[in-house]
Amino acid sequence: MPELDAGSNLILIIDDSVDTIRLLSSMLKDQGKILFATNGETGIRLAQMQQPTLILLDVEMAGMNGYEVCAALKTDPTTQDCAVIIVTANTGMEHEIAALEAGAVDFITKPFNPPVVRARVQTHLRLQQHTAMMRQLANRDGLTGLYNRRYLDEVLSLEFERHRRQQLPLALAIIDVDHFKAYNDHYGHPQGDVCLQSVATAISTVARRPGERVARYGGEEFAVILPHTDAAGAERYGRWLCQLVRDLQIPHQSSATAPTVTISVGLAAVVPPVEGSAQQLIAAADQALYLAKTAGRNRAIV
Ligand code: GH3
Ligand code: MG
Ligand code: MG
Ligand code: MG
Ligand code: MG
Repeated sequence: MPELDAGSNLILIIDDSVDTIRLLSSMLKDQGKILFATNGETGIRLAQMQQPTLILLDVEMAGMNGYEVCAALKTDPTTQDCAVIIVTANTGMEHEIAALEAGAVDFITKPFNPPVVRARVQTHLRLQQHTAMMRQLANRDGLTGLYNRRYLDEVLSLEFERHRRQQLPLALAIIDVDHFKAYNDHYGHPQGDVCLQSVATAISTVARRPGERVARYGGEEFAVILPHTDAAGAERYGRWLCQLVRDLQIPHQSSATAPTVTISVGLAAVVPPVEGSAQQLIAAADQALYLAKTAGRNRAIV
């Protein structure tokens, strides 16, 4: 395991007592960067924007109380991975149970014992870093560093639901390297890996819009989720990707299509009224990819 790094930790303290914030900050300042908020509503907004590693959360506050804040953080996909420790003057089993039921990982009572607080925070920061590392391993493809198929399928289902709720267009691109078996046969498998890495880098450097996600979908296949994109936008994107890969000018002497590496792209878009399912979107993009292949490769079809 790589050395854990306090520099990347972000600790958010939500407490209506400025004295408590000051005290906790001075105790924890060498364990990460400290942010604070003096009420729950501001704390939630800050958590959504900054995605802290750990949140120390007071219970008794004006407006939302700590249990309500915790429950809200745990149901929001942008904040649900932040670990929450409830810090409260309320002692007693029923409070501890309420905290755990709201999704907190730990419960610390005031007045606090500084070494105990520091030790517990340290434990949860370590757990958070290990979880982040596991998530990285579970969601990424080893060769290219792109997301893997499992992750893409998961995100696509969520994005499909979100776009259906909001009635916004959503597109998917499936990309397949042309004559890649011949590439391997000619240049060797290790060089084939290098080629896939180059194509992966090219695709991911242009995926810059919020929510656009690129995955390695299979051996020499990639997929890109294109939020808020209709069929015309998808077609432009597909043509652009084909050009981008041609511009890499990776020699491919045994290709029947061109002397350099090319891709075929199949795209599908759902537009309002958004209906069907993520699986149907994948099937439609796959079908378009098949058409791009049979129409001569090195092209994008919606
Ligand atoms: P088409 O234009 O119809 O897509 O033809 P193709 O040769 O690209 O398609 P085919 O499915 O016949 O071959 C895909 C090849 O991709 C075969 C497989 O060995 C290769 N491949 C899959 N994964 C990897 C990988 O990780 N590294 C390398 N070097 N090759 C891979
Ligand atoms: Mg309070
Ligand atoms: Mg293929
Ligand atoms: Mg194939
Ligand atoms: Mg291929």
